[in-house]
Amino acid sequence: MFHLSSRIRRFAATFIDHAEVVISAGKGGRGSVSFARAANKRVAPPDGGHGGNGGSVFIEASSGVRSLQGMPFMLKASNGMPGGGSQCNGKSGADRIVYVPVGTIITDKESGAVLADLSVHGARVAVASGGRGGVGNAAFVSGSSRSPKTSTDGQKGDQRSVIMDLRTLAQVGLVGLPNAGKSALLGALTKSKPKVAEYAFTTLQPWVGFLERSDYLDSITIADIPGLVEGANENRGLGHRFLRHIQRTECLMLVFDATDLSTLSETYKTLMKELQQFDSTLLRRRRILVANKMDLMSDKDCIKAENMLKQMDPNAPVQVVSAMTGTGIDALRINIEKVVSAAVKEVKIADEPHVRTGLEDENIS
Ligand SMILES: Nc1nc2c(ncn2[C@@H]2O[C@H](COP(=O)(O)OP(=O)(O)OP(=O)(O)O)[C@@H](O)[C@H]2O)c(=O)[nH]1
Ligand SMILES: [Mg+2]
Repeated sequence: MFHLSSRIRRFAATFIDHAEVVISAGKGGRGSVSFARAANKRVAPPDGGHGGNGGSVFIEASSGVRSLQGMPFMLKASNGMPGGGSQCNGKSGADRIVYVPVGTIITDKESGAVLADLSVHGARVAVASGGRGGVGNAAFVSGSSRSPKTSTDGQKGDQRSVIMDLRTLAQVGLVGLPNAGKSALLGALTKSKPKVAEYAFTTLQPWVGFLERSDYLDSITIADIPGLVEGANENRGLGHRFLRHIQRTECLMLVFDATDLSTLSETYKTLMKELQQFDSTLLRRRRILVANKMDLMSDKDCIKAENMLKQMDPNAPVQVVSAMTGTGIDALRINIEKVVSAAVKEVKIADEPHVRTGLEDENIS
């Protein structure tokens, strides 16, 4: 049984992937009522300028941001300045841009509508637009009113509450019991250097590495998450909470510590059960099974492990590797490329939920 101290739980809880924020755009500035001082004219001509527009609030995805930690409870853009005499228009309020990790989904709290899925670096959504500035009295001059004393106030800016939910974007998700060697495997496949140690729950926050494709045209993203344990749905271990970070993957890589063959079948059942309890659609995801730590096993046991895993999951490629020595890693890389390419071909654009990149869907001018 894996022991989990409250200190570890507390640390894992510092990874913030959910935030609720009240957003207020700036109010428009008031239009001015002003008259030009003109000694040679009987009626002073009105010269009140317009108020400035209020600032808008934008949310933008940045690959430099890892979590939603530090997200303020309230985000406000500046108000527009009032207009002045001599037809001076007020200054517009500054926009407010807040940066979130790539993979953050923005939902309107009241309606539940998804406003944006910020899935690429630089994708931006306007969540509240600033109020228009008021009209100064110079604009109210007409044949019947040569000296209007009228101006209008600026409009209020939009106000709404939004929910920000981070769902890490990666093509492959590593799933396994604590200590199976998931992080060591990520380190062997990519240039990433996740923490690897002999105690359970070394990984306490999601971590993404980039596997270079053999054609060097692109890379495949692989997400490492904290280990799963039996009963995670009852909040054992770190619970199910990190499984949301493999929900958007195309393929799951199930990693086994294969040094004890007698546990393989039980481990497979546990992993599948926990995945199913969290989100049954995860079971339909393509899978690769990896028997790790072959450097500690005899050749005979390596073959046995491979055959056992093949029997358990006949449709999934099985690879025996050593993340420590690198044996089998090249073959695994080829398998990952094949499975990811096949999965990508299957995805129809229409199936992609809520993929938006910016302002195009917003009715904000
Ligand atoms: N001999 C050997 N040891 C390995 C291999 N892969 C990982 N290990 C060791 O197994 C232990 C656990 O490795 P991690 O990569 O931290 O395991 P993990 O699955 O990420 O564990 P959690 O983050 O706790 O879920 C470490 O002591 C590693 O050095 C391997 O191929 N061979
Ligand atoms: Mg780890």
